Amino acid sequence: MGLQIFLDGRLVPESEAKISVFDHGLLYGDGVFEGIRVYNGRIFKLQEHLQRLFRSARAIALEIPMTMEELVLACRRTCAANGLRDGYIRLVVTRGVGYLGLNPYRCSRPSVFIIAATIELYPESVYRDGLKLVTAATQRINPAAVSPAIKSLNYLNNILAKIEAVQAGTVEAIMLNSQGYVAECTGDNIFIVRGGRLETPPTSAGALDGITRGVVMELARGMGIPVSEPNLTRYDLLTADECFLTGTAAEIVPVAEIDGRKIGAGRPGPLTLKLMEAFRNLTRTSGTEIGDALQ
Ligand code: PXG
Repeated sequence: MGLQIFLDGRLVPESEAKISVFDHGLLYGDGVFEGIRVYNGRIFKLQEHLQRLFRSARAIALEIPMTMEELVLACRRTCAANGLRDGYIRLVVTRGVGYLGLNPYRCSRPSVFIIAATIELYPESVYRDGLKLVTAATQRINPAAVSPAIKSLNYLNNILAKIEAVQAGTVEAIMLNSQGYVAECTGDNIFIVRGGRLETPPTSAGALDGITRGVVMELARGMGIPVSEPNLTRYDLLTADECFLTGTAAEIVPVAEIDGRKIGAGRPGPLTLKLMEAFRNLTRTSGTEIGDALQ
């Protein structure tokens, strides 16, 4: 039996959940999305994800044809219809059906769809031993071209760097911006620990304003750990005491090596482990209840 998919206001079987070949989301990558986690029957940081979705949409002049409240209910309904208590929600808004030619103003109505499914995780060994990263030759897209703050359907910049990671025998790559500063990874934000302080690149360097990034910064501050957002170079990463990545799919992933060189002791550091535990506790106990969800 397939999944129940929310598509333009109603739940339909997966086999009927179809998007037109004239949808500009497909033709031009014109649209926005969110990836959201479900833990223990609760949707984690749903409000924050929806706020970012609306900001991304605003930035590309896309009017989402649903309110925030309607989207909350639609996410809950889709999880409930699929009996999902732990997994992953993919919420997508496309520009909608139009004509050949870029003009978004000729598209009739944006499409909204929600998939509630399971998620493919990094292997458990990565959380125990740490991940090996490489630095991609592909630069993070210049904010003057397309702001990396927009979580759009156009992920080719990240995919090109991901290809480099896979070719190098790993799964994630560090992306630098056009000035040579560290921006983020292909689908994760990056942090370092040095001298007991936590540092992560600013969004102005090309980092997505990651929801997990925000949660980790808040957890660290709550532990009395100083947190800052300076521009970071590759030197800063290579000489750090600890390094880890954050993302909705990845959660918190320790980094053991960058470009074949050990970071710190070459295994998950003490502050990383402490934050991983605090994060796990938070995900178990907070979030928007799916509830019976009013089918
Ligand atoms: N940077 C980029 C470029 C991302 O795409 C993050 C950082 C981390 O942000 P969050 O808000 O997740 O902490 C992302 C997130 C997917 C998928 O299905 C992608 C992301 C998250 C979840 C699923 O490819 N990217």
